[in-house]
Amino acid sequence: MHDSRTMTYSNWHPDQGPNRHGFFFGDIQDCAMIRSDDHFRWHDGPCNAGPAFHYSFICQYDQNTWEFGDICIQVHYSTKDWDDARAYCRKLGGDLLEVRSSEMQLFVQNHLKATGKKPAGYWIGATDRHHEDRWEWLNGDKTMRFSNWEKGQGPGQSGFFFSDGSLEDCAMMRPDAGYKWHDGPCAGGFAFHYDFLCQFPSPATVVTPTPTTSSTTMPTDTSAPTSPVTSSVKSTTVTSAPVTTKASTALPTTTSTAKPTTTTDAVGVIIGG
Ligand SMILES: [Ca+2]
Repeated sequence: MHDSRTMTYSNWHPDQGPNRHGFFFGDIQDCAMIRSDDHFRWHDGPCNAGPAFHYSFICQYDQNTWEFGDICIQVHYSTKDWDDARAYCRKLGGDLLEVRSSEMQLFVQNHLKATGKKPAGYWIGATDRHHEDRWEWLNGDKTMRFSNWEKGQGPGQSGFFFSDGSLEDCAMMRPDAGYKWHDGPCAGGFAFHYDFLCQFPSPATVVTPTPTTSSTTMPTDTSAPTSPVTSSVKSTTVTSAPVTTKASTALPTTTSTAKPTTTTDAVGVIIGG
């Protein structure tokens, strides 16, 4: 479809983008983001340089990524053990998927069905590793209020092969079980490598540390209206009455009101590049 990668439209901040170097970074600012605190102009930033630059991103609507409420869900067809799968999601700025409601469960399983693939399992972000038989999510309120265990799986159960449920501390969704959940060993060899589901916060919910750039250019936009106003008022009082009414009514509306209100939520949004 898209043969050309040439950028025919751009909205770079004057100090950003092509031929510019960041304050801290020279050649490693290779990804573009939309900055809501700068009139949605584009800035460049490092693609992957630690928490300070984990900007939120817009869900890419490929067949493996779906937006559900305020999160993006992404399936990864690359079998790993639970620990490595989680590490992978976190490296991308998210975590393993926490299936918090029946609506989300249905949403995810419908999308997984639609891929036409039916692997053995998909790791999700639930574990009872820290307290046997107390299953919990990984982030925020960890309490598991919704669950979708298959019979004989999860809390209060022992696995078929393992007499001790303490060996099965990580949860997966199983296509062969109607996408119900099984517990399995978090690590321990290739037998327990599965595909996995990551989740990422959507732009609206991410609070990112604000880099100490920009905002210095803002005042230049607002300087124009004030000075011409005084001169025109002077001239109108000298000449004729009809002009004064025109001028006086028009003046207040042109003042720049709430231009530089910076949003505190998502500062940057990674865009495809
Ligand atoms: Ca367990």
